[in-house]
Order: sequence, then structure tokens, then C-alpha cells
Amino acid sequence: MPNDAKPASQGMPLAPGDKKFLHALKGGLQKVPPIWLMRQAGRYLPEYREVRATTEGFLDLCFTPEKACEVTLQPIRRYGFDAAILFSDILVIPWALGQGLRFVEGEGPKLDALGDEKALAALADPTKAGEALAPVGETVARLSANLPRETALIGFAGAPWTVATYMIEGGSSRDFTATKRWAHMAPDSFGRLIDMIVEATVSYLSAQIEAGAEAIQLFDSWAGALDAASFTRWVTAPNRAVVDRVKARHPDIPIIGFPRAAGMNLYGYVEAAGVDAVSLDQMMPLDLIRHTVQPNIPVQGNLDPILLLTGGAALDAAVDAILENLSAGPFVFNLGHGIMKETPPEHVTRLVERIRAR
Ligand code: 1CP
Repeated sequence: MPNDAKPASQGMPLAPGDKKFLHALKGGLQKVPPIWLMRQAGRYLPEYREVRATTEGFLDLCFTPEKACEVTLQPIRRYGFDAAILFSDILVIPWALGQGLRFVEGEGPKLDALGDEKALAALADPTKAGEALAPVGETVARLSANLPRETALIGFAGAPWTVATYMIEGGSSRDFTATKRWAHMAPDSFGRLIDMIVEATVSYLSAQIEAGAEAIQLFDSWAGALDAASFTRWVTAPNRAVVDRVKARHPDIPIIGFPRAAGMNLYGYVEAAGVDAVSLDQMMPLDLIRHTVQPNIPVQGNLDPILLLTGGAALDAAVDAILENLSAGPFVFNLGHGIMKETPPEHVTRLVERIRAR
């Protein structure tokens, strides 16, 4: 975000009735930062595993509003986080575009990989994604009615590049060979796929906002796989397209970008992606964040999830270092990536207590 676009609330203290999380995204300063954690609902919680065991599969959980609402609320009840994140997945967009998707226990997601540009013609109308994902909208509406009044509600989607990698590779990937080859050999048809994902994402996010989401996070989990020129074209530009089009409909909705492992490409992203805040991975040094990122944009992050799993003195020291460096500016405490499923839930209690004891 360019400096001249800093919101008027920059530096404003928290007023009664303000939600801590939304206040920080507007540039507000707080002694104790708001906190939520990526993947705060999920398999590390016994109460999640209990609900999950009552569903046929992971997608059924995402598409059953009563259960998706319940698992979203579980970490709020347990820890009192300042924000809840809708329980869904970034891969519901390929599903809404008509791509076969299943989650195989222990192996992760499997999709019917898109072979080449001819496969694009078979995809469903992206402008209908919000309607195709109506149960997710219903989950958001239920959450909006059931969250504590101080808790903000985050909606989310995958960013186009990251979603495209799953659609082309057919699942998780180490080096994204098929996706990168397509992008380099046939950028026009790759661009058409990206445009379809942008369109579907705008439709889906608009439905979430209309149902009550108060902020949006765009997950570009695999942004770090690209060279600098490709990053500008396939990460920054499509993030910008989603942001501009969502804001054309909903100008006041704050949007957090998460270009994970962007490295030096982060600076161009902050300049040009149009996001209101940026979520940072643990590879980003704290002094660089403080001196070169936070003066321009509110930041969120960036504890290494392995430290939350480890616990003890190592966790305490890392939390203190983050707070010392970042809590003087606009800041939301979070991890650098999602909670690992082996994380003991008591370590999360310890983390929250330590932050709030400040
Ligand atoms: O059976 C299960 O419980 C499956 C595990 C699981 C969970 C809990 C998956 C499968 N997705 C989710 C929920 C989820 N996914 C949420 C909402 C819950 C919350 O944050 O509390 C969110 C925001 C996501 C986002 C997501 N899904 C991302 C982006 C964030 C990240 O971690 O990088 C990605 C890449 C996915 C894809 C995905 N979904 C699930 C798996 C196993 C994967 C593959 C991850 C990989 O390729 O390594």
C-alpha cells in the first residue's frame, strides 16, 4: 500500500466496541496485539477429530454448515482468539469449477489434473462459483450470528497461482514442474486459467462478504516457487485483480495477502497487490519487517509453527522476540504458516497467555 493511502485510523487507540483484529488491519496500535492462528481449527484439536469422525469425508465437513460452523467455533471457545476463520478449504474453487476432488487420508488432496488448455473448455462457469458454494455462505451466516461480539470473522480463498498449482499438478507438489512449464510455454492459455480462477474467487469471496465475513485473507502458499518476473505476473497481478474486483463491490472490506516465502519479492507485492495488510512467513527477519515493511503496511505473523509444536523456553523466546520487534506498529500475532497437526493444544494456551500477559 503506498504511504499516501494510509487510513485515517493509523495510530488511533482502540475505542470501546472496536474489534481488536479489525482495528489493527486499519493501522491502529495496541499494547497487546490481536491474535489468531492459521489452521486454528483442525486435527491438532481432539474436539475437531470428534466432529470430523462423524462426516463421510473432509469435503462433507466443509459443505455441512452446522458442522463447519461448530469446528470454526471450537478454537474460539478454547482460546478466545480475536478472529475466527471460516472453516473451508482453498480447493473448493477447483471443485466449483467442476474438477474432480477428493481428500485421501494421510495423502492430502487429489484432483483430476488439467492436462492442457483443451481442458479449460470443460470447466464450469466461474461467475457461478458463489452459488455453487452456497453451503459455505450458509456457514458464514451461522458464524456471523454465533460469534462473540468482540471476535472478527475472516473469510478466505486461495490466490490464483496457488490454486492453479493444485489444478494442474493434481495435488500437492514439491517443484510445480507441470504448472511452471505451462506458464512459460503457453502464457496466454495459462493466463486464461488464472483469469477463470480470479473470476470464481471474486464470486466466492463476494458471497462470503455478503453473508457476514468482515475481512478476507488470500492464501498464496506457493508464491515462493516463482522467479521474480513470474512472481510479478502470476502472484502480484492476479492478487491485485482479485482485490480490485472485490473492493469494487465491497470497498470497506480489509484484505490480507499471504505471499508465502516471497523473499525479496515481498516488496513489489506490498507496493502493487493492493492489499491492506500482509501476512509474513517465519523466513522474513524481524528487523527487516520492522524497518522496511511495517512502516508501509500492517503486518501479521510470523512464528515458526515448529516452535509452537516444540513449546517450552524455545517458544517463549521466539514469542518475546516477535513482540519486541513488531508490537510498536500495526500488528496481528500469527504463525508463519499453519499449525502442525502434532501440536499439543496446551502449547497454544501457553502462547496466548504469554502474549496477553504483556
Ligand atoms: O481431514 C482433515 O482434517 C484435513 C486437513 C485440512 C484442514 C483442517 C485440510 C486439507 N484443509 C483444512 C482446513 C483449511 N485449509 C482452512 C480452514 C481452517 C483454519 O485455518 O482454521 C484453511 C484456511 C485452509 C487453507 C489451505 N488448504 C491452504 C492454504 C494455507 C496453507 O496451509 O498453506 C492450502 C495450501 C490448502 C490445501 C490443503 N487442504 C488440505 C490439505 C491436506 C492441503 C494440502 C496442503 C499441501 O499441499 O501441503
